Amino acid sequence: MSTPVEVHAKAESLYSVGMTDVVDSPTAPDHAETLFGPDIPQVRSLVTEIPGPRSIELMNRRSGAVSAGVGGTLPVFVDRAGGGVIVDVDGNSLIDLGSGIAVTTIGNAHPAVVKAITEQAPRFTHTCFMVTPYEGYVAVCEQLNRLTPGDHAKKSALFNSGAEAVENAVKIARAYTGRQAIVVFEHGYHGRTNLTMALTSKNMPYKHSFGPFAPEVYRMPMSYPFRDGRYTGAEVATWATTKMDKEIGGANIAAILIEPIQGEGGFIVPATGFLKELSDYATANGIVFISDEIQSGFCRTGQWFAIEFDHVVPDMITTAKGIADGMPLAGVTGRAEMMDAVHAGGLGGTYGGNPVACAAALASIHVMETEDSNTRAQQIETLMRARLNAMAEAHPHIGDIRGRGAMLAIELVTPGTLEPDAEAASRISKACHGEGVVVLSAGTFGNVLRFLPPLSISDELLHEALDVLAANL
Ligand code: PLZ
Repeated sequence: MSTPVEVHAKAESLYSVGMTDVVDSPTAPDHAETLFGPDIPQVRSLVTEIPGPRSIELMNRRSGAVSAGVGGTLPVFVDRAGGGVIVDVDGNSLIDLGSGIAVTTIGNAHPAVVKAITEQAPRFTHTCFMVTPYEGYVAVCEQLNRLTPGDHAKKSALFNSGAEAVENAVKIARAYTGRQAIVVFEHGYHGRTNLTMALTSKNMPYKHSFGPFAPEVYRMPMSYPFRDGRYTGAEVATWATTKMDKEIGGANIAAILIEPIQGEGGFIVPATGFLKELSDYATANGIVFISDEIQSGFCRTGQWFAIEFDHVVPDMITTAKGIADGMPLAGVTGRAEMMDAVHAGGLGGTYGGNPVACAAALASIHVMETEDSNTRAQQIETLMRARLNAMAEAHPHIGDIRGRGAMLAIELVTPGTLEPDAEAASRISKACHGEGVVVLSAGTFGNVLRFLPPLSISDELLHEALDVLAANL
């Protein structure tokens, strides 16, 4: 049995900045050897129809046991996943361009994360940080404070899901400012809980029949260059800030909450100047500017956080998804004086910052730094943009190609118009699924195909997935 001193030394080495014993090699490893799931052949291979017989059987069990309200994109059940593939229970190997909706950024079941989880789980799986705290939680907060933009004093708090992080960011902003109004944007998505449904723009499927929604939420125009290209980012921002002034009053606004690249809304990248002007307005009016980086954060876009492209330092930032390679964990990070404005006991939750999830997050962050995930996301963008540009030349119903890093999308329209073509998006994604490529749709109009490959995918698999896409446009 370990002595307390030994246990402490082990914990210290696991959690201290650098965490050199989480991953065996501290130097950037060769992608081909270390990033791909160790035992999973990195190939697309279909051995049955999609779905296969075992998946159909499980789909039937699912229908009998699981609420019909829980949606589903593909009717295949997973056996294992890693690198750039998902292997289903019938033995089909599918190319993964979804990463479980931007979660498994460093690759599903990354060996360093598996190691961290299996080292933490036998020590303890839960104590509740609010009852008897543990070092992993503090270490994750230290990493968030270090990695998020800005060199001001920061503090963090941990939660279980993106929606919970957004809810808590709003609570903190209200407590700090003593104000109530929250400003959000057209096409924005922030979650499925009652407050975050109010913050979310789209009715179906997120809000329909679930009202009444929380009050004091105001939706402003979003810069959407494909659809409002004749206006600059600053012009759309001025339109939004004028509405805020006239319809709410700057002095009543607690927070401006925005995704720097909208996720569910269809990977809308606002025009240059839009986010900067909103952030300047927030500063001038004592409003907390919150960047929701739940989908765009943690190296997904080729930067740690997408807001960095706009040279904006947010007052608060929400994170989840890519932070812990699939373990449920979310964070709110903000200026220390804001994060400390809440009375003791005002923030928390039984599971927030679960120790196993924290161990996974520390390992994931270490992998992102040592394997230089931002560079890999940039490489993926270069490869994919070249292919998507070529496809757009041959297929005029691709109206727009947008996004950053490994967060790219195409918007499908009636050729030569802005008329959304949701039918094409649905047809193409179904065809890709049938040929073993996992793609996701998005967008207010349902006409966007989004691509979120794990950064551990090989160039060969990416090309093969894009071949399948091109053949089905
Ligand atoms: N904020 C920007 O992208 C989650 C939702 C999928 P949770 N996006 C995927 C679905 O259909 O439910 C998301 C996001 C942004 C908040 C959230 C919410 O994060 O972890 O799903 O609660």
